[in-house]
Amino acid sequence: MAPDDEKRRVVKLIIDTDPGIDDAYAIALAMHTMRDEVEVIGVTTTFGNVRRDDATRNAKTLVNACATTATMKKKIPVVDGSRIPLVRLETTDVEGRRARDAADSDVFVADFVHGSDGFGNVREEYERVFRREKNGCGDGGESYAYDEALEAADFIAETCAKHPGEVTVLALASLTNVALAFRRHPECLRNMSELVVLGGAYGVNGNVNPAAEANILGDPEAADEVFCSFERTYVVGLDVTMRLTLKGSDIEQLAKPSGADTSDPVVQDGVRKFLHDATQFYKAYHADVAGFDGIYMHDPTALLLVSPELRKLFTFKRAAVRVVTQGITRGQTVMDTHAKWPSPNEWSSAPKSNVAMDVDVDAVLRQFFLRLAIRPSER
Ligand SMILES: [Ca+2]
Repeated sequence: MAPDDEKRRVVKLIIDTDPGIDDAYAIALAMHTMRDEVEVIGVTTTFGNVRRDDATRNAKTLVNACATTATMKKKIPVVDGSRIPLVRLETTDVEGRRARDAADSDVFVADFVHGSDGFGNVREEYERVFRREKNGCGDGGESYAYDEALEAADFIAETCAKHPGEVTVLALASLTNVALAFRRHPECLRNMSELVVLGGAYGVNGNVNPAAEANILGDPEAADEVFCSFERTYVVGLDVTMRLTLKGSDIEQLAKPSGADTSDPVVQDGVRKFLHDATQFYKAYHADVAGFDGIYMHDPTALLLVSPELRKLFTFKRAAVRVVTQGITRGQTVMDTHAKWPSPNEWSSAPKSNVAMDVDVDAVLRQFFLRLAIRPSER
């Protein structure tokens, strides 16, 4: 393939997500500013930042919001996934066929980070705003997001089977849906082009406790199964994502019109304003816990890895990754960086993943500023 063709190749993308404020940035960027690089062909949902039902509602709100420009005509399936992690599956249900409808009142969710609705407690207000802006869309009108009759794991596998070698899955939450897709449909291991995972901490502490990062801790068994079975995985964890922050003064700019020509590949003003308002709760959490005025750009960073061009801004190590499933380090990601061991171990037969270890911080931030129409403040 000539370099230009490769550059122009549009990646078919399924976003597996638990929106979530940084998920919202990733989805908005994917649907607006990366139209030359990715085509979002489905959004699948799971528990994490919020319960699965809220994740689905939020994903639909976002898809509808991003569809308010004249440029987005196509309906995008928003598909319910698992409400629970693999350890909670009934013993007779190894393929998780009942996981979509399982009771989830005691599943841990990060509402203290993202607000009780996952959108910094501004969801209802913006559902009204986006309905109004859509000119007849919403109440009785057309919606750009639609329910897919399939369940997420089947949707992922069947979509990959329809386009073998062409579909990338961007996993922005726990890996439950992806693990179930591989359990139910082993051919999906061949058909899926690439898997991009946001998760883990490789040379730094986790963000839930010293050992574990939130997405991996949400379902360590699923993460370990996926890392042990799929060969074309790109993964980015806290080592990299915590170096990529928007400052409070950057976020403030999202509240004002961008002044950009609407044909520019920039997130539209209504969605920027929503991101600004939803981010206030998330920002307060960062000020409280991390002690800085701004936010980490975890999920949008993972999105950049989907594009072969933008992936060049990162440095990867190829290494087997296993996930601890027992004890106080449950959820920890452990990477094998040794070339050789005296005898085989639990990492020896696992495929190698591409783990992001370093990043051109300035270049990635430039991407975010450009795409979100932010004039960078002094850093
Ligand atoms: Ca997420």
